[in-house]
Amino acid sequence: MLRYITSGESHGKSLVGIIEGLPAGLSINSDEINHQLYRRQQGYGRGERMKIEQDTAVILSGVRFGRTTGAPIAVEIKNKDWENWQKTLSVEPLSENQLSEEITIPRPGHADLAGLIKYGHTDIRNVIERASARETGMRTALGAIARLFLKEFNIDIGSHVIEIHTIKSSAIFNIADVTGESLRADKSPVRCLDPEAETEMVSAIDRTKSKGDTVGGRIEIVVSGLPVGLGSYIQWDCRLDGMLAGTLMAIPGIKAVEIGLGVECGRRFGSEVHDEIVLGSGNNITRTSNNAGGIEGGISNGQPLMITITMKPIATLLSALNSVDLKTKKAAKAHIERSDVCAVPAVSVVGEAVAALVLTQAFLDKFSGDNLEDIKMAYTSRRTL
Ligand code: EPS
Repeated sequence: MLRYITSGESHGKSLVGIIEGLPAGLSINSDEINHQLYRRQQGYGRGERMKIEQDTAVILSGVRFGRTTGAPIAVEIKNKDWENWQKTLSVEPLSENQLSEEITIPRPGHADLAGLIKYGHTDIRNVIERASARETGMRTALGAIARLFLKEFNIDIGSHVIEIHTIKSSAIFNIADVTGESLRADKSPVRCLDPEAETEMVSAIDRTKSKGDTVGGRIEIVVSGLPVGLGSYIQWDCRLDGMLAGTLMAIPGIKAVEIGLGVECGRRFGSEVHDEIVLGSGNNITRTSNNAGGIEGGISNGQPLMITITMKPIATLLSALNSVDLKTKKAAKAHIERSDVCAVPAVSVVGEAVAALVLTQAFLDKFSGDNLEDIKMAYTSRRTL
């Protein structure tokens, strides 16, 4: 069973993660992990923090001479900014006069208010630090390891931004060239494959920034090379679409996950939705469309996986929204914390990473084995039509 856990505060010493259940013998390339971390740090609309950090993964265990041993893999990403926060986030108790002022005005849209009440804190700082999307740095690192596993089976994952605020990309992702398309998206400041929309998105972010506001958007994630049979209909928690939706929705700010046609399904007749099964050249079974987005009955059906995720605007606004000071019980403008104007391009990379983790989990459920060779044998001798 593949499982993983992360720890770490946004401005604490480090982000830490452990992933367990990967087979022995998988080649681990630290440059590839760091490349994914670099991709997550990019994107027009990111805040000042990304100029401070240069996220680098240090593997602490579970890998020897560049290959996994089958033991849990622990990863650390040091926070450079920790230097400036040692007192505010001190692990050891401090005397009264050393304490920083408590944050008592919650930001609408953030975990601040509910988190403060839930954990019984008086200082919102305790909530902000762990609720921060900085944590997705570690999920990206663990996802990068999962991607290395999937690559062994020629499974490729890519993504592009299809909307920022009201601006829509009209580009169609070329599934036959996931790596090429992703490299192209990497070159765009907003990970958009439509140059005209890209220019408009960049100016929309500029206009938003000048107003002290924030914007969200939508991303398409594409996976090619998936075999038939990942996930199952036999039990609710085995369904691949359910696993993907839950995990993608667990990325901070994600408010909707759609597979294939998604919400549009509800507006069409069945005859306009379902992908007809036909005989292709050489009598192979094929489809005329991929509205299902690669999953039917909770199982991957051999078609490319197509997922769309929607991100809400970041909850910290420089033109702060109305709130209440919980200390004085008076109306006040929400707390302002350094943040991003638009993190949609970054979330595009995080989405790829968590999708990789889910798919690795589902892949190992079907083709289980303690070492990569056993899994490759199970994969090669899998049942096809
Ligand atoms: C982030 C680091 C954070 C934020 C952002 C994501 O750094 P800091 O809080 O020091 O500026 O830029 O987090 C949020 C937008 C949020 O709402 O928590 C990162 O590494 O991605």
